[in-house]
Amino acid sequence: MVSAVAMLLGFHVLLTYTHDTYASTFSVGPVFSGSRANSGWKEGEMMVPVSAIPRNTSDPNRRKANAAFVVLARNDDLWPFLESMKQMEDRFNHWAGYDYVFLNEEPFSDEFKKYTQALTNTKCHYGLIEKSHWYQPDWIDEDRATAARQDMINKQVIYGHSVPYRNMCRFNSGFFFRHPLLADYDYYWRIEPGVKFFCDIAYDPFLVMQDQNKVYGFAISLYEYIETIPTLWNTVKDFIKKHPEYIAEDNAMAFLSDDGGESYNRCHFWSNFELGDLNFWRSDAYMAFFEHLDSTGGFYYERWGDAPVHSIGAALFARKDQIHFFEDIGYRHEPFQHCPQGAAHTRGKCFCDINNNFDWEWYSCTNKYVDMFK
Ligand SMILES: Nc1nc2c(ncn2[C@@H]2O[C@H](COP(=O)(O)OP(=O)(O)OP(=O)(O)O)[C@@H](O)[C@H]2O)c(=O)[nH]1
Ligand SMILES: [Mg+2]
Repeated sequence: MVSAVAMLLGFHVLLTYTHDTYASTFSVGPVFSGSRANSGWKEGEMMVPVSAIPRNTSDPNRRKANAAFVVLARNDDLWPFLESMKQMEDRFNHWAGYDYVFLNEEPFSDEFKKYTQALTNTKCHYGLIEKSHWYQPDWIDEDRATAARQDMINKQVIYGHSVPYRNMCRFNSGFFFRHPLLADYDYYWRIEPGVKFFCDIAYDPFLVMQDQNKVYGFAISLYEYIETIPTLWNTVKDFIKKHPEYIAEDNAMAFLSDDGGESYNRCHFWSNFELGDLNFWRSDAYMAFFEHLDSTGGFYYERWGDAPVHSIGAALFARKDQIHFFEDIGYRHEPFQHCPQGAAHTRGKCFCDINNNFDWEWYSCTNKYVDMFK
């Protein structure tokens, strides 16, 4: 392993001095071939496999992953979404050239299609969500669901009143990756309206996922409101008992639980930013997990979010080193931001306030993630 890293570094130095294009496009920081798990943790040092760094970003035959951006949106989300999309294009996709897949439970308007497609040279696909994948199922006891929503309104839980929000969380948890428009893709990057991407991205994060066998990538992590998930962990524990064969060795349980799985510490990756392996969500393990959760009605009797559901799935069914912290991707979704630190900030030409970084705030869980690799 050590000699492989040394060889790659040597190769890089050689290329930097002998190959103009390589030197000018290589600006992403240290190059490693191993996983973070083997290498400890150093803030500001990215783990970018050399294979994810293009020699020439304008080469049409540049190696790409089989991937797309995924955007769940309403027609009303158009203008705030264009802010996100424009930044993604400017920072990354103008050279990377990945397609977009837009999903909605209602048909997208001509206006939505016109202004989104106009922002990119790549192809935008617009899909309708099947009713059974979106709306509250008939078997949900509506009296019980109404009472649960009222209880959350009384407790002032954010989106506690909302059925559409619950539909959205359930769809993102268990259905988006089954949409026919995503069937031929392997990886996705989720983008929401009104987010910010602060820094230039000089390598291909999809290739990091693919080449390093990652299944999940995040930028921000934090604690979930317990009022939204009172019975989620017991439901997860039932699943683990029923299907111990699905639990990965060397998993990330330590991110989720401070007592070996007895209780949930409420840590989750903030899923408004996520890169993921679609085939991981489509696996027997995750599909069985989602069916198990869904059958309890918890998406409607409580307000289970796709963020804890995805995070628990990734943490239990993958190895911990298959979860990747995209530390050099500056990102904001109100009210929190991840701002790359140290040399990564200047290297990425980031515009975020370097002192405004959520990573090590008391409400962040990123310390629990990095502690797993110490
Ligand atoms: N088609 C559709 N998309 C939705 C609906 N509700 C939310 N979305 C999308 O689902 C994603 C998550 O919704 P948000 O409202 O951003 O949820 P959130 O991030 O928890 O809350 P905010 O802090 O308000 O951003 C976004 O991409 C929304 O555009 C809906 O009813 N229909
Ligand atoms: Mg949002």
